[in-house]
Amino acid sequence: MSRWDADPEDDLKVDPPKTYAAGLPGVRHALEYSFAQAGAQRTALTLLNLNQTDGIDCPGCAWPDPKHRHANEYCENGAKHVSDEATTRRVTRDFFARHAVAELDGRSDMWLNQQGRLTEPMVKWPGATHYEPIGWDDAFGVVAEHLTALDSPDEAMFYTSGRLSNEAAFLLQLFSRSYGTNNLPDCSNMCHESSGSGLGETLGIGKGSVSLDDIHTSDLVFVVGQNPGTNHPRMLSALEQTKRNGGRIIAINPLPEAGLMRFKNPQKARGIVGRGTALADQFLKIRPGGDLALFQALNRLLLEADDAAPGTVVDHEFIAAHTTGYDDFAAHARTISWDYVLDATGLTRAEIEEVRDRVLASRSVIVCWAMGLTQQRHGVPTIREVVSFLLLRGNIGRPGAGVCPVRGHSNVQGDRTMGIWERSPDWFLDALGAEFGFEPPRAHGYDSVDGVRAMRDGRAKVFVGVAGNFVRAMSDSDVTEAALRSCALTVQISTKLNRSHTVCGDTALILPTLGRSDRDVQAAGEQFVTVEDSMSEVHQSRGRLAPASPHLLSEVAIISRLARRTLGAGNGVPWEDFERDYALIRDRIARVVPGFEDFNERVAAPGGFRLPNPVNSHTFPTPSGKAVFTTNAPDWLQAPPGHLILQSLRSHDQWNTIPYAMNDRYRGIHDARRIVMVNPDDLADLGIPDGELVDLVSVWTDGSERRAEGFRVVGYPAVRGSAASYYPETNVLVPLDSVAEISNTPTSKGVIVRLEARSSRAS
Ligand SMILES: Nc1nc2c(c(=O)[nH]1)N[C@H]1C(S)=C(S)[C@@H](COP(=O)(O)OP(=O)(O)OC[C@H]3O[C@@H](n4cnc5c(=O)[nH]c(N)nc54)[C@H](O)[C@@H]3O)O[C@H]1N2
Ligand SMILES: Nc1nc2c(c(=O)[nH]1)N[C@H]1C(S)=C(S)[C@@H](COP(=O)(O)OP(=O)(O)OC[C@H]3O[C@@H](n4cnc5c(=O)[nH]c(N)nc54)[C@H](O)[C@@H]3O)O[C@H]1N2
Ligand code: SF4
Ligand SMILES: [Mo]
Repeated sequence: MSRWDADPEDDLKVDPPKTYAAGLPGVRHALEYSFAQAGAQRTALTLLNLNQTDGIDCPGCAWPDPKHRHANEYCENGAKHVSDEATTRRVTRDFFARHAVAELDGRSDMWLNQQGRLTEPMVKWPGATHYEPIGWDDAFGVVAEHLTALDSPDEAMFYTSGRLSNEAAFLLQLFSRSYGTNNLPDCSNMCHESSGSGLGETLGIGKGSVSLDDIHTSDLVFVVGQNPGTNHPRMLSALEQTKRNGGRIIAINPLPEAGLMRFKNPQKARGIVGRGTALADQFLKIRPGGDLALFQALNRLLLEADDAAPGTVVDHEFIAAHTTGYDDFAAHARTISWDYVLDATGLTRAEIEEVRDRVLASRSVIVCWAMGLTQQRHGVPTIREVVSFLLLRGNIGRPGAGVCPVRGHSNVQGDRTMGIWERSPDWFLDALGAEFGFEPPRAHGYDSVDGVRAMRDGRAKVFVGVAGNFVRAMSDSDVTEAALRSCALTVQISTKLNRSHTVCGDTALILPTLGRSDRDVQAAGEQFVTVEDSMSEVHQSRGRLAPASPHLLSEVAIISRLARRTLGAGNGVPWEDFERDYALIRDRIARVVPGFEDFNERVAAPGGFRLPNPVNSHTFPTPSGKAVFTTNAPDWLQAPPGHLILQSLRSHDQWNTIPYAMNDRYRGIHDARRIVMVNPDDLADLGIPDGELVDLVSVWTDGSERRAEGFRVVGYPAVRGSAASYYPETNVLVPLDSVAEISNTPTSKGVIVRLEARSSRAS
């Protein structure tokens, strides 16, 4: 076991997996965590304001808010996420005096988070054993000195996680580009980058096209590679609505996730006393990585159905008017063999034909997906094939139809819209440069994987992280750690303590900041910020709580002061004004980013506004102006005999790199995280008893192996040949170079492993 994972003693208890999500236990669990963290009064204040039109946007996932809001417009996990930030626990200068960095480095992710909110800027000087307090001005001086001393601006990088507001994100990319680099890696590089790549190439815009109304009124919704019961819980209310309107749902997943099967809506009497609503009409327990083959098979079946009754299945009119590449695509689709499909998917032909029949019976179809597709080696081709599947029947740009990549962090989509992108297109850079009177750098910057390579190889020396926990989020934990330690300076702008503060460059700074829930008062008065959800709705978020400490600065203030200090007075950007009044930032966003015209006026309306997605009016911003059918070579995952395909996923009680507790309620796992879920028949074949302690050993084509030690085996109804463990404990298993084609996203899913019994190792 690596020292990072030395959590409170594991004391595994296993129940059978649940067959429904939410209901009353969900409400109880949420309130328990909230009271423990924040106390009754702060809990009441935060929860009453959560996701209300004049309140705090939930800092959890990016699922949108419904138009007609209840008084309790949040889920169990949203309540946990906001309470984790609203906690009354504090990390003070005394704490850092008591704990050496090396000691903190030995603590678990969960322990670090549980210490509470950061309260004042801290520095660790070269050679020092402890962090010590530093004033804000001095801290900015340290960063500016390092940045101006670099041989090239490209030796610095500015990482962000999707908690940043639009305003902070816009300023950060403006600062980075004014300073001279496009090195803007972000969490999206490890998350939905494959969606951005696949959609950008085929539809011309890397965002989802559907609204909540579309989900409600769709005839058929696919939920692929996603666990909404845990990760987007209020999506279940939307899916319930689909069902009540007569729509159908198909779930595609190697695990029988509770939230895909049945939902007991805690906001409705029927959810409290009744059996709830059955969700998936058909559940395809697919082999990991089999989704490309599945959609290829469906496309072939649809073409054959059209051959049998020409013009009744395929929307030839739509295809002729709005797409390119159809003939090549169709010729290729007809060559897809059933041997390949059945092998890759593990499904039967009858199951796949049943899906075809459901598609044929549906006028409008939506495909939703998340990490089960994007974090695969062939994630981009899979998403392209999904697009072809929808284009075939004209399921883009009409009500109840479209693409729905379900985003993770609450503002990860907005941050990209604001220019947090190492490869922002020229039209964006042109507009930015024209607005602020400078020439932005044009060379593409580092994404997350290339950023680690650059630090590892000494080409990058200053790492600035705004939100997030880079060292634990990235693959290849040991390489990432060494890369950060080799930096001259690491700076973390954070709300709470995490591993990225204990893995330090020569000099290290912790700059503590206001969170979403904290009231943000600047010279021009109380401020709000804005965010964009997964369905392109842009709206306000206004903090309501007394800030966690009087010494905190907002992210906008930190970035503005850092920019002023680094770039000097002659830079021509009114950083001071931006800090004083965020409306002035929004005025500039309105002039640079398309769709944000009259931003301040429109975002003042309750609920804000929706950014138009051009594909909904059949305008495709691709080079040809048309949507693109693609041909994708067959590809799937194969494990050699005696091996399994492992995925790293989230438990119900964690937010990304941060476990809140040791439980995964819907899967029936309690009081342990170092577990691996495997089908009992596979365990029998492998000769490994349920409950055995094993190492996970990943094997790579170059013959190398990586080991994560000490996982308890849990017999679980996962699809044969698959295994599942939690992230971030399993990041050590994935080498830095194991990435999705094109998107460069670490392959956190689809890892070939062998289980090695610890007992046999010792003997
Ligand atoms: N409570 C909570 N909510 C969160 C987060 C959190 O950590 N905690 N994180 C947020 C973030 S940043 C994100 S990106 C989202 C992530 O949301 P999800 O994508 O739901 O997250 P994962 O836990 O990675 O789950 C991946 C799902 O894909 C399935 N899967 C794995 N491999 C395959 C495959 O090959 N094919 C198919 N069809 N399915 C597969 C898994 O069984 C699992 O159900 O959640 C967001 N919301
Ligand atoms: N093996 C494996 N690895 C993965 C994944 C996986 O499925 N498997 N998923 C990937 C995905 S989808 C993602 S998105 C990444 C997540 O990667 P990150 O986004 O980098 O990680 P988080 O755990 O969300 O970051 C939590 C930290 O953010 C800080 N924070 C929270 N709120 C705020 C705020 O308002 N302001 C500021 N400044 N700081 C704040 C706190 O200090 C907290 O400790 O991980 C990726 N890594
Ligand atoms: S569904 Fe997501 S955004 Fe909504 S309350 Fe739950 S965690 Fe927050
Ligand atoms: Mo994510």
